[in-house]
Amino acid sequence: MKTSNSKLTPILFSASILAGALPLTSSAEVLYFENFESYTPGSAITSASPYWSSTTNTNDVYFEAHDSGDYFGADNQYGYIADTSVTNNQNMSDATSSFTGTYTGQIDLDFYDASDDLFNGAGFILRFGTGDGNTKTSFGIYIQNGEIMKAYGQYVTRDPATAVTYDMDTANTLSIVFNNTDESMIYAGGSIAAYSMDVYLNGVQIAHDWGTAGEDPAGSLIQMVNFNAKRSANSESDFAGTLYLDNLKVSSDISIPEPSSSYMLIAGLAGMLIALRKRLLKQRS
Ligand SMILES: [Ca+2]
Ligand SMILES: [Ca+2]
Repeated sequence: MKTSNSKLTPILFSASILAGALPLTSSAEVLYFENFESYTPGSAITSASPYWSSTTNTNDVYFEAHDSGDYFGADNQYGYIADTSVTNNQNMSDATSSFTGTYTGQIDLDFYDASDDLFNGAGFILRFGTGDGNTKTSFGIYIQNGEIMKAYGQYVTRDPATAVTYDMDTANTLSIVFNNTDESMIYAGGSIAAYSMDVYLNGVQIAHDWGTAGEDPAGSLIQMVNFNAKRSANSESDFAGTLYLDNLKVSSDISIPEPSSSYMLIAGLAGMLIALRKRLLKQRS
């Protein structure tokens, strides 16, 4: 009897895709996935959750699962993370559970920032590294009030010169491709220098080769993502803000599909310069 493999291949292929989409799977592709659907609506998210190793729910700081507002579509529960006081001087530490470490990969996150929520201070800091706290952080990004910024240095300080704006009052997707090795890395969207990251907003590249922040030695495994903010006893700089989160995913594979428009522009300009140089050299000879 004649057999054909052609019918088997698509079935195996779709099975591997399904396996990769499950939360906390052992698949090599997805190391961590939190869609906030497993909680009682309105409840505080605590470290009893298998998805979080520490959270803060005290003194006007909240980390809760909400299902009102339809910020990410109807009947879609999401994470509510907020500090609603400029006088509480309260630390915030919402850290994922530890996942299988990787030196290279991609972090994706849907977020919604409402313009009518109180905002003060320096913004939320999305940190990632071997663990929670600046001593275990390799990279950091600030997200708040319509701007994304690079973090730098021992104290994971924001760099306003790097600010890129995003639209408030709408759902955005942030994608971070990171390379915490000592060699540059090539992926479908471009290339990244050693110990650097590229950042995409809604599929468009907004940052290239942003460097490390925190005290974790460059080259450490990335195995935790956490949210933090800068508190202060001074009400002029004490953090206050609210962010709605969904679909936090960490993958060891990079799924940025193809060169973004900005990368294509840079590649196109580089090509034009090379062509111009060749013409000039030809004219001189
Ligand atoms: Ca959800
Ligand atoms: Ca505060």
